[in-house]
Amino acid sequence: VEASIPQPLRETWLKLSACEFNGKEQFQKEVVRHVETTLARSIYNCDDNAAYSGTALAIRDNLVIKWNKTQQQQTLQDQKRVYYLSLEFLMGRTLDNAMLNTGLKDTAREGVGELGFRIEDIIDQEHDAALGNGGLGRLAACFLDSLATLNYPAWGYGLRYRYGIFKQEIINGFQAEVPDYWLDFNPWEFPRHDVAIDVMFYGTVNPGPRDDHGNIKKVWEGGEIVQAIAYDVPIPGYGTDCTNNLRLWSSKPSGGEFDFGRFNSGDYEGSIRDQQRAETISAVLYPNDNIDAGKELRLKQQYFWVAASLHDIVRRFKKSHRPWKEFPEQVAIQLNDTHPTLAIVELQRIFIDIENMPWDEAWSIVTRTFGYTNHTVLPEALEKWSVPLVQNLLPRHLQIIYDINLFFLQSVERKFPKDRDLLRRVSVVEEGTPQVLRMAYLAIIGSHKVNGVAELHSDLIKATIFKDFVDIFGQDKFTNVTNGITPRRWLHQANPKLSDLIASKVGGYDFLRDLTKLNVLEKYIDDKTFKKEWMEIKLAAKVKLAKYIKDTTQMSVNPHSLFDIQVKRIHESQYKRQQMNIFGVIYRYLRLKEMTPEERKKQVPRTSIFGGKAAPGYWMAKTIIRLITAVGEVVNQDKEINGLLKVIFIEDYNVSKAEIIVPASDISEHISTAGTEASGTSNMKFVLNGGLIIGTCDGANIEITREIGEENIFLLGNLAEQVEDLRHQHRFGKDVTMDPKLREVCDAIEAGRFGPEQTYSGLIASLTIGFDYYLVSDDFSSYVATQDLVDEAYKDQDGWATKSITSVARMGFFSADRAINEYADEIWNVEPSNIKPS
Ligand code: GLS
Repeated sequence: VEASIPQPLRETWLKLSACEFNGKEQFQKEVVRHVETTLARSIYNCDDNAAYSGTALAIRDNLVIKWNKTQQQQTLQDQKRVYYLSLEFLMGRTLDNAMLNTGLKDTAREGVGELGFRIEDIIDQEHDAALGNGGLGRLAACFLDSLATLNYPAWGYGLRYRYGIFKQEIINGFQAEVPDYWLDFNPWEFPRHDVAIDVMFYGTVNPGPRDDHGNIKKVWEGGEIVQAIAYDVPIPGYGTDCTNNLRLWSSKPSGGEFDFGRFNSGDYEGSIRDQQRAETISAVLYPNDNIDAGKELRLKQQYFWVAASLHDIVRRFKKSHRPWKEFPEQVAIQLNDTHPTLAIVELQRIFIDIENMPWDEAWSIVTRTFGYTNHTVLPEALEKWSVPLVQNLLPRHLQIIYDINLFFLQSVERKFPKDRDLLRRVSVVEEGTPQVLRMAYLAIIGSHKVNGVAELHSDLIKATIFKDFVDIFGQDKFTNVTNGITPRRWLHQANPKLSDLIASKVGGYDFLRDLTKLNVLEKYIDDKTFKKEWMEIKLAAKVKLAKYIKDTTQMSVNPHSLFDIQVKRIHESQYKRQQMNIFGVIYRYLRLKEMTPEERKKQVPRTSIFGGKAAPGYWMAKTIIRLITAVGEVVNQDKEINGLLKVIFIEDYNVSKAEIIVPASDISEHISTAGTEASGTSNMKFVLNGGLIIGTCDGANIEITREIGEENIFLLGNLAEQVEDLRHQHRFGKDVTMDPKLREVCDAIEAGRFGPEQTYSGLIASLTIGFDYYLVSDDFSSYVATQDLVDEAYKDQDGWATKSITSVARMGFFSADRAINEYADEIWNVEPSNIKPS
């Protein structure tokens, strides 16, 4: 490589190579140096924010040294690498995680303490990196943490959105959206202006010269070119030097930012138009979770990201001078949902159009390279791209998709002769006006493994949306990898006191690398002091959340009340059923109002806490938010209720807020209609922090129940296999009346007790007119009865503590490390590398 230092001079360089700082004093020196030189501030104007910057830059120095070494060693070792392609990486904050993973937090705490700062205040200065919507994006972030911790040579590839998920403000009880500009100061990314890749859109496909086999080549040309610039983010593993790379692409115009011709002729706006057009591609994250928006810009984002990533991956492979057939032995690419499905088509295009490989040889390599993870069965989330749109934007890709589909359908026909309907059902091209491409089908056809994210979900996709493909490809292609969470962030970082207490019992912090070690805790179930400490830590977390609520909403909540928390995205389709929760709250309120003061004294005080964003423009989801805030306005001020019930909506739920909220639950709600939530991952986070859950038999709740025992979870509602029948009854049955308790709630809403009844008419109508698709009415009485069981159980604090500790002891399975090891063994066939300190 020309840019390298020539051999005889390397000795000099190596003597000068940057070293990690060691110990408190060196750390402090680095902080002060960064504040004074990098930031050009001084002892006279170093506020918390400058102290954050200085600390982050100091910690970053050590991280970068590990990162460089890791990258060099991985290059030399030249093992098979994993590439995780995800349009979302919901990273949250980095500093605290980086300090904990590199073992520098105590040094930093003491170090900044002596300089007059509190480490907590410094950590709190950081802006979340919120490049994701919810579970899918956070899963990608947890997986990166595990990949590095387990020493897998792995890269994440994503987009560097200028605006992440919007910030939510609650104004007069309604959601308002504010853009999230997060890049003002981001010390965690490194622009690589030398890694610039041209990506083409539009253009035409023309006949070119003949290839080696005498076939006329297809040449895609004349399109618009946009440049992808790499921004790299170091991802430290916990307790290892392995520091992997997350590469995010940013778009900019190729060939100059500025049109001088236009500028000189006085057309100033026109002179920057191309630049803006190009930069728009990576400008904003689509704020939709679990729904396919189908917009051209989104398709552009997808291709831009996929094309740049594949170019990069192929270039890296080529450096090894291996024959192409070894590609799948060196490269595993995981498709996080169907968003990157075009990668399959792009790799095939690179092979046949650019590398002149015969179709079959290319296709065999392609299909051995990719794995596809499905994250939902919801029909509205399954991506479909209109053929005319793809034809215009990616004409060559459309031809390749047609060929992939043709060869696939021919193979199906050979296997199932005369089944015309099967061919129609499994075709990538769905007939209609316009025709559309079914991306999930393309992802299945182009991958060697397809997995769901929890057992029930993986079974459901095989039995429903992908059933025909199981018949065609066989059972073995379809598998399950139940999701997991990183215990580093979701226990050690979010709940350090609990982590320390656990460590004191299970023999140190090894459990953070092998979460099954938690099971040692079962030995201490009868240890009174331990139990007491456990419950004190839970109370302290509730006090902390209560303080946060007070600081941000001016509302006082009683930390001794039962904290009942539901935090997650709020969907237009309402499948997560926050509406059932708030209806339950209203029902409780109505009961409390009817009680005598004596009866009220026997009630368990409860604080119902909600949080979550609704995509802008989604009216039903926003109505649910309004109902929650409106119920809060009524209930929280009701003197008669006297604090027996409080309803709080936490504004702008995000990863850093989750770190405060998750440790503080007594009970959390995971109450989706059975069969709709693919997995859920916050259920795992709450239980790992000693909170119990109330939930339906859905997603990972089922496996959580299996692991922790039925006596430690509050299950409710109909089962997945009953859902279809119930819906049928709703639609065609004669006398389906609403559950009477729910009727009472609806009456109260319609009587205007929570503000103008018209505000909620759509919400009420979704339960009555037409039919109640998410079966709120069918599950409501079970929900209310189960909440009563929660109250009863909570009265027995000792019994509650037993449940809490036992559950945590049995949560080992839900580590993201376990999930990543399963992917590595069953899908990627990769081995950990061995990264040495120096
Ligand atoms: C999701 C599912 O809805 C969640 O149940 C799941 O836990 C998550 C990660 O697998 O993926 N799918 C999706 O589109 N958004 C999600 O959060």
